[in-house]
Amino acid sequence: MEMAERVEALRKKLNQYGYEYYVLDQPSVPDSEYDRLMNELIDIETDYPELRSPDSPTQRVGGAPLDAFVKVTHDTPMLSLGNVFSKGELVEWVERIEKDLGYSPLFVAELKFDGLAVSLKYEDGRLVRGATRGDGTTGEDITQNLKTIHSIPLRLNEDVTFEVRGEAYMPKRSFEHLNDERERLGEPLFANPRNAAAGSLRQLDSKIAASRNLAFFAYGLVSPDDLVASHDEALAYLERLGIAVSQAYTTCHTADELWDYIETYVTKRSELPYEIDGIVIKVAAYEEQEQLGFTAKSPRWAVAYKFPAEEVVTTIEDVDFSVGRTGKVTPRARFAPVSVAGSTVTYATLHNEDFIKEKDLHVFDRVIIKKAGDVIPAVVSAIVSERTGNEQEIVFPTHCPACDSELVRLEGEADHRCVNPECPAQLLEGLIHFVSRPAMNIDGLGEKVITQLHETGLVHNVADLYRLDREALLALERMGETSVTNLLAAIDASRQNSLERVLFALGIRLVGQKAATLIAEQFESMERIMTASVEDLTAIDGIGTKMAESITLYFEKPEARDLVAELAEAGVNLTFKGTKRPIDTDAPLAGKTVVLTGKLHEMTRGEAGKKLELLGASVTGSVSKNTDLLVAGEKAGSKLTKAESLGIEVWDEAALLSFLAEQE
Ligand code: 0OX
Repeated sequence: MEMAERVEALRKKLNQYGYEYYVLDQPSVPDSEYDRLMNELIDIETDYPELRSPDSPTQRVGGAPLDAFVKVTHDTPMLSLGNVFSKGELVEWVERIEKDLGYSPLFVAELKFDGLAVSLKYEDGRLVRGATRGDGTTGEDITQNLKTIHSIPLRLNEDVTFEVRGEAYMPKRSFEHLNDERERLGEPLFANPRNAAAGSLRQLDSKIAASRNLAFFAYGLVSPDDLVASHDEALAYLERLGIAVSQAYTTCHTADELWDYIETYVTKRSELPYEIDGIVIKVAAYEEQEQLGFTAKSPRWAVAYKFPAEEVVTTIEDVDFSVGRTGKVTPRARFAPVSVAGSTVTYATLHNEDFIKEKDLHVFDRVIIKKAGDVIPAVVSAIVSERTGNEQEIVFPTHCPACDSELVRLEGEADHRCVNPECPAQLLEGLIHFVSRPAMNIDGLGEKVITQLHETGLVHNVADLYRLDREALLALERMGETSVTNLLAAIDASRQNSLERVLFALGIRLVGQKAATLIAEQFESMERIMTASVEDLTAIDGIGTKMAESITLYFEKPEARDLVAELAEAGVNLTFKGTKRPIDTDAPLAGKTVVLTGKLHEMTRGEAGKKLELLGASVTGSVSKNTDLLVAGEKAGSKLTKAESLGIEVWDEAALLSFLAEQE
């Protein structure tokens, strides 16, 4: 036989066996037979380079590492899906469709795989390009990595030219194996299979992706009108061509039928070998899809029902109380560590005394917890039926845990506050807030240094920062020439900050970044803000009475006015310097404090920090109980150990990249 013919025969067989094994999960030959044929093909391709081909099954092992991913533009944008969260919202969506079309169409309901959306381009039946979704318009060419996924055919059963869209994911078993292995090696764990899949596909070295046992399901065809007439036909067609399509889809006529399907998978979800985070519902006929069209972000003819957050049970082992910069005392429950929505949870805020009373929580109660918005751990309820009698009441302190002065709880307010203006915990938290990135952004003033400055008495109020001298700093432990020079330069640079930063940095109750920007834009100088009335302030769209009252109350205090005078004296700019992008309190990481440590490969920590800040995070230098997330690159040291001991969520670089990619 001609060598070329043998090669073709081997490829055909290997493709067939691979399909049976990876897509159908029904191998017809033992692994040894597959390996034998593969080795023969590898040998021939080594000896006859002219017979090599990019769509040969030998290409699935990964190739030489890339320097960078090439950007690709999607000819047809990769849109995202609108969401519904309840039966009521689903019914409304269906009614809207029926109203727009004037009749009730056929729907396809299918699983919403929790992975990474990708586009696959086939030309004459050959896979020529695989790309990430990116921002929907521009993604990255990850062909090398996608080729390592056995459920993505490199050759189709027909020589067609089209683009397929689908989800690359990591099966639950692969995820568990991968994390077990990483734990053994002391490497940071992936938070969930989605992050693991996205992280694997973002590797420049495709051998890594090849080792990660990823899989793929197709869920759509682009511009398919001449091939098929509806989505269900498309799925069946894709399957005939040898592309992995989940068999879980169904067709429905009514919202009730759709809801039945959803309920079935709410139950079946945990038995599936891969993660799903919802159900996708699509109007079946392409003609109807075209008629319904798109909004700016998503098609009107499809919607995702998102499953409610996963809930788990654990025990409250203890409750501690901390004092924030506004004097608010916050109770926090410590749990027996438990895994929920892909990460280990050890703490959750209990907010205030009313929350504890309303939920009737006790130390040693068994409780249901979930992650609100899949991120922040929250207590849902106590399981009263599991009480043993050993539970203990959670007693709210009457005195400040930091300075022992009596706490006050004002009429109509839920919070207990320490009102001692000299409370060391408040002062320290105030200083930490003042220097933080979203506020004055003073680099090199992490929590450790600030605590040191505070404890040694060098810095009592924030204006003291601007009066620090070199000698005093050099006398501190662990402070060398270079760090002192850098620190003084960073403090000096902060004098030039625009007004909104200073206003936010003062830490006035209820005044967040967004409000500070609105007010600074409007009033342009601290002088004018200080003399503004409640009416002046509420005239700004977005500033409510409560916040306005808090601002006027703050500036009525002589200490506050003195502080502003001291800042002015120290040369701190107190005027608005220009237009700023308002900070989005709905941003995905709004209110989250993130620390970066270790070496990152794809970007510097500074770059990563900027990206996270753009998504609303406050990026700080050191890990504390206030840290929500640690991003640990290579050779992460004490910060990682500390974060782990505090039960703080840890992401590796891959998890960070996948998160950033999702937000694009
Ligand atoms: C999924 C999934 C995602 C329809 C138009 C934009 C996305 N994650 O499983 N997307 C879609 O559909 C399109 N279907 C899915 N099954």
